[in-house]
Amino acid sequence: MNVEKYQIDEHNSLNERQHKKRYDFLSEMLQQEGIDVEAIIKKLMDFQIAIPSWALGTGGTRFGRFSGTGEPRSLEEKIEDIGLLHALNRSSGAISLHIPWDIPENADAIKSLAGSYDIVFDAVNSNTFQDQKNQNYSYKFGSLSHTQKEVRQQAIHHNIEVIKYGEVLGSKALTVWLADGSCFPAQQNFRKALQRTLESLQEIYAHLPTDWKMFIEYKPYEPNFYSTVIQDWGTSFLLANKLGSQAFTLVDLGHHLPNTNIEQIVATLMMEGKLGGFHFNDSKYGDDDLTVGSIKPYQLFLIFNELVEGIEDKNTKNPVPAWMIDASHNVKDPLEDLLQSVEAIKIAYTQALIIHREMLWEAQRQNDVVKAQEIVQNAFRTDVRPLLAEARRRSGAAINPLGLFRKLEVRKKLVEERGELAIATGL
Ligand SMILES: [Mn+2]
Repeated sequence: MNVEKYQIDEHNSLNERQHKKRYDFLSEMLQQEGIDVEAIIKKLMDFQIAIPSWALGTGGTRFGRFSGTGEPRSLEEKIEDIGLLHALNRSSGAISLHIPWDIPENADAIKSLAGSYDIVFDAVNSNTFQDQKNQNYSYKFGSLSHTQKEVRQQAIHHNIEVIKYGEVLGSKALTVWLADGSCFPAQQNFRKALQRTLESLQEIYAHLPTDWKMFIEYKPYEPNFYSTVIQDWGTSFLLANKLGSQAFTLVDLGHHLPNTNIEQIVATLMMEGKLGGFHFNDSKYGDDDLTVGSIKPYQLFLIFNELVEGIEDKNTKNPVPAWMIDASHNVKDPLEDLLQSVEAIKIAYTQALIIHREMLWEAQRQNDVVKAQEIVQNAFRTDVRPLLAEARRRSGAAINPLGLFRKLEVRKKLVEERGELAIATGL
């Protein structure tokens, strides 16, 4: 199904009066504080967050998976689902493909289907953390770091193939996340494993088109529980530096030990121009992959404070990072969940944008700790949602995307089209 323009117009005209009251109140207040509201609306209209192809179906845990209904059964239907999201919020205009879960069999047809929904292809993701049917060698004991050359070559070749799929679709980046590591002390020679990983990445990097980036994603533990070869931002940064100017670190919010100061990591990487991409999700304990902003919205805001600080500073050489959601869980309708996640990201972004930078820098220069806290918390405690709604209204999206999704009974219609038992391909 599609969300039609007239349905959005109808919804917006029903909600317009109340929206206008809220928006006028907020924008007047912000303008009095010297905030350029129009510039923020423009930034929000331009802000696009890539949706991963694996987030359109219900996720699972190692204990099981409770499938939803009317899930997308093919890559085409996944693109259709992202088309629905993008029609509702005009902020989800990109898809991140996972190979081999979502191999584009007919690339031209897939590209033109995505184009019809105004969707582009973001980073492509390789997968050497599980074995595929008919694969010659197993990744049980690693892929790019494996002790056996044949296994490493197979994993390198897979990554090069993923680049080729991405090139046809117009992607401009490859994301590499490795599960490689060890479960028990002495199982692996740390130094040699990292050296082999570097050499494997160098081979992949040599096949990277000149206008592409390589993102190296780190993670402290899971599925390996004693050590992971690329365990933290420092290891990823080291590899990215050795590889060259097209390689960057990718920060996944769930890939840190508890209480890690992620916002400081972001700032450090941006100082070096090496923050390439971002995977948004939220967590209470580990890599929980929950809805963005559902557990720690203040942390998300503090991270965006550093991101905005880095992006807006013309002296930093960091490119604008690639934004992507990487979440997956059992209990929500995946499309409703993604609408919530996109909203949470944009709220944190907007709250960071309304921080009065010069005032904050001055408070920091003066070591006025109280004032600095007042400035950032004032922004965090401002309900910026009317600005998001206004940006959507001007982009032709819904003032209230989740409300319209429910009112149109989108999931019910998808079930009618696809069936109760339609289960998403991939995960
Ligand atoms: Mn990730």
